[in-house]
Amino acid sequence: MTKSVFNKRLKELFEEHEKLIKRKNVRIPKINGVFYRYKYPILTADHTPLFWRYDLNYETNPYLMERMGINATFNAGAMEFNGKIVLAVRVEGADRKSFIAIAESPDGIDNFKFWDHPVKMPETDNPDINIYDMRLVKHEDGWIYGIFCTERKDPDAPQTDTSAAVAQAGIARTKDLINWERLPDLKTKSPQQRNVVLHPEFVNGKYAFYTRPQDGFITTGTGSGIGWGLTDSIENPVIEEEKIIDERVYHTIKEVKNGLGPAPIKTEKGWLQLAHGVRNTAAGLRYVLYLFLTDLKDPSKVIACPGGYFIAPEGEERVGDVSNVVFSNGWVKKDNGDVLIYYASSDTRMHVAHTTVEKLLDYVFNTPEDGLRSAECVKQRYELINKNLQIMKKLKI
Ligand code: M1P
Repeated sequence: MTKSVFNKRLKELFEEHEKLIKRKNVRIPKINGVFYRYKYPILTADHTPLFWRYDLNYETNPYLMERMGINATFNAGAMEFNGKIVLAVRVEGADRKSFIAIAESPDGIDNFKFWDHPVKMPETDNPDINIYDMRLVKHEDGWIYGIFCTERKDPDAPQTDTSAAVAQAGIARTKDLINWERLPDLKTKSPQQRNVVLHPEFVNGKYAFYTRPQDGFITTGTGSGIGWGLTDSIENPVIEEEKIIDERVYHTIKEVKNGLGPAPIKTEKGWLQLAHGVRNTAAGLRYVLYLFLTDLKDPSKVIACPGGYFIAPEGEERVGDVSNVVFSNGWVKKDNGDVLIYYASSDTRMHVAHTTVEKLLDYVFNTPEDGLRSAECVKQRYELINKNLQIMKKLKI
């Protein structure tokens, strides 16, 4: 490639990239009454800055090769920060290593742009091999916490096993999302922890965590759901007693496993909780999102749990590196009651859905609980049908 062709192509690359980032998102008019989806993913691997991927110097990259590819942008924590919506995105390089990078948008719907540099997360004495799925939590102690999964090779695995891993909860705090102070990993009695979330307020004067104890890296074993535990100190975070507050249940959307998503949203009626549930199918695991509500004074007490899923993968969302997955670890409640839900599809890209606190509360209180048996579910359906038939008669529909 001559230098002038190189420069022309470079200009085109930057123009295409700018166009992608500035693309207006479009609300999909299909109404289920609970939330709206948007037409375009808000972040894809192509949204990452070109200068993270290409060597822009003609002398060292005369073919304008993408030297360090990005594979995916997904599972992002979210918060409002300096009047913008910021996401702490899991960015996965072509080398399969994930890191966290901040992207911001003026309205949280489109125009998401990555900050120039990814987060330089300090390590502990036991270096992380992979870090991902950060939950951003504005805690009442004044810090912004990033709780994320830190994954390391299982030291007890036989030499020949090069995939056995141990997942634990990494904790770091910041005031500016640039400079992070790494704290010790959370200690619990479980051999594996993922999807750990810090509750935004003190509970009985202690830091409170939602956990997800597991026996294996992938398999739950005796770990039976979303857990809860308290610790006196965040600088030495130890949970002595962990109780399960939302169990996985046979023949439901959370039969195989579940895990909390973002930190809960505080409402007048309780803490709104968003989680993912996993079931098995002949085509592999299927991840969907569900909601429940916990008590304002005791956030570990479930007070409403609608049956079934709230968001399931649809259309292109069903396809990606790990297909048939929706996963969320970030949402933002705005002052006007709007809620922006950030969810990833198939471990590949990020999307946004729009709803309100009012709608979510209506949904959690008025959606019947899982009947757990076909006969019971048919009974629930009959109640709805019979009420509706009367209305339709009156309205002459
Ligand atoms: O591949 C789907 C998700 O799998 C894991 O979630 P869980 O621990 O609940 O199985 C996580 O690794 C997550 O990052 C991933 O999106």
